[in-house]
Amino acid sequence: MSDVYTKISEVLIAGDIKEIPNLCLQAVEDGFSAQDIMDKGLFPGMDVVGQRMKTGEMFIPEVLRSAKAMQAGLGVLKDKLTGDDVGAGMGTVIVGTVQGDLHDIGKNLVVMLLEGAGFNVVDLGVDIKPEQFVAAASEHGATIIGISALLTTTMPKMSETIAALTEAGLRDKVKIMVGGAPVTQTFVDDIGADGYGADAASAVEKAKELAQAA
Ligand code: B1M
Repeated sequence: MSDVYTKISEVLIAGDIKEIPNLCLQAVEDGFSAQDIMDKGLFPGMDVVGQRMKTGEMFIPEVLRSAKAMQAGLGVLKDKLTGDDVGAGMGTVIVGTVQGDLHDIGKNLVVMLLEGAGFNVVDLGVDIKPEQFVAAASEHGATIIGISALLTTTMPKMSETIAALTEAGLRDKVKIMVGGAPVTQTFVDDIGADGYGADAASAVEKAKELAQAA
C-alpha cells in the first residue's frame, strides 16, 4: 500500500511532470483517497525537495520541475478533493501571495478547496503588492482577504498589507486570513490578522468561521 505513496513521492522528487498525473489517477482508480495521495505522497515528496534545496543537492531548475509535477498532480486530484464539500454563497475571498514571493503551490491548493467549499475566489496570483490587495478588496466587495507567504523575508509584507487595508478604511470591512509554511499563530497575533490556516483544509475551516463572523 505505502509503495504507491513512495512511488508518487519519488516521481515528484524526480520532477517527472508527465508521470505524476498518471500515477495519481491510477492511485485514485485503485481506491486511494485524493487526500491521502496528497498527504502521504505529494507533500512528503515536496518536503524532500525542500530539504535537498536547502542542502544544495537540488538546484532551482530541478525544484521548479518538481513544483510543476506537484501542480500537475494536484490538477488531476482537484475534483476529488473538492467534490464533497460544496456550499454556496459563502462570499468573496481575495487570495494572493505577497509582494516579492513567487511561491504559489500551497496558495493554489487553498484556492481550490475554498472554491470547492462554495466561496467565490479572486486569485490575484503571486508577487502581490499591498495596494493590489486593497484595490481588489474594494473592487470585488470581498469579505475575506487571504494572504500567503513562504519566505521569512516576505512575511513582513503581510503586516504591510494589513496596514494598507487599514489606511484605506477597509480593515473593519474584511477579515484577514494568512498562511504559508513560516506562519504561526504568534505571528498572526503580532500582525493583527484574524486567523491562519496551517494547511489548506484548516484554511477552509478558518474561512468559514471568518465568513460567519463577518
Ligand atoms: Co522556494 N523556498 N525559494 N521555491 N521552496 C522554500 C519555501 C524554502 C523553505 C526551501 C528551503 O530552503 N528549505 C526556502 C525558504 C527559506 C526561508 O524563507 N526561511 C525557499 C527559498 C530560500 C527560495 C528562494 C529564495 C531560492 C533562491 O532563489 N535562492 C527562491 C525565492 C523566489 C521568490 O519567491 N522570490 C525560491 C524559489 C522557489 C521555486 C520558484 C523554485 C519553487 C516555487 C514554485 C511555485 O511555487 N510555483 C520553490 C519551492 C517549490 C519551494 C519548496 C521546496 C516547496 C514549497 C511548496 O510548494 N510546498 C519550499 C520548501 C518547503 O516548503 N518544504 C521552498 C508544498 C505546498 C503544498 O505547501 O506552500 O507550505 P505550502 O502550503 C501549505 C501551507 O503552508 C498552507 O496550505 C498549504 C497546503 O497545505 N498555506 C496556506 C499556504 N498558503 C496559505 C494561505 C492561507 C492558508 C494556508 O491563507 C490565505
